[in-house]
Amino acid sequence: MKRIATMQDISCVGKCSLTVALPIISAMGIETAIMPTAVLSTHTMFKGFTFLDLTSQIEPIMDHWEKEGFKFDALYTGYLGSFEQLSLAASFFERFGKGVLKLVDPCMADNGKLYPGFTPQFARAMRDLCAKADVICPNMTEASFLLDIPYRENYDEEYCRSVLRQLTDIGAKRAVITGVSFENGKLGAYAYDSEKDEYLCYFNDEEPQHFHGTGDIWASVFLGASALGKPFLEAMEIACDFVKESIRLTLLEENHNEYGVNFEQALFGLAARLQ
Ligand code: PXL
Repeated sequence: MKRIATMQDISCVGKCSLTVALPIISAMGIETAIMPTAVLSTHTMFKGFTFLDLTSQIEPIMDHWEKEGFKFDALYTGYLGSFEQLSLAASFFERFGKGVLKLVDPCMADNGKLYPGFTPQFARAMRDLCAKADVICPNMTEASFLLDIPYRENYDEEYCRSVLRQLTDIGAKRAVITGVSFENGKLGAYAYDSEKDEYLCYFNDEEPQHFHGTGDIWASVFLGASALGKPFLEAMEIACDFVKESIRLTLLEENHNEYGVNFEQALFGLAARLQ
């Protein structure tokens, strides 16, 4: 059985970070080891969330894992809340990442803006972590902050390719920009593999509403599929289709959550697709 270790927070309600990564990767038939960085009552887009920092636990957990000789097929970092956690994530890669697929999802921004609590200096430090990854999967806002370039609402394929090349210049071999759209009604992911000098993209018909947490879902499915040996483009397709299906199922429900998507009931289809 494959085994993935993921470092990110637990937002108890909100359907993001570990509350999506753990069920999704497990449902893909992969053992999921978790390194929780903090416990929040909800993610930070809710008002009044509680926050318990678990930074002090990260090093002791890594020490114990190393002593036990645990090995992983892939490592995955998501939302990280401080400079110290970024440097611990780098140490996580050094200690457990030799010859192992390493994904950094630089969760810190969307819709042209950094999430609450983040600064451009943090984005620069996230860039250093991205340099140590094999694959990074920012959205266009995160890509802009990583590269310290202005965020553009409208862009064309050439611009997207240039951003992707700049992203791989940071050091990661492959970069995927999620949530890319060149024409109304189409949404997908655009990627660059710097080793093969190859661009890959996949688009679906866009669902009529956007939801929080879909980037975390995309990254979890993409990494799970990659760890199972799916080629880069197929892993992107599986992830894009899964996010689209989760949104479709959400919108079927009259009183659906506004804060997250119905990925739970999309998991049956994902498991069937992987069999
Ligand atoms: O990646 C989304 C996410 C994860 N964790 C926390 C967040 C967010 C987005 O706002 O606040 C705590």
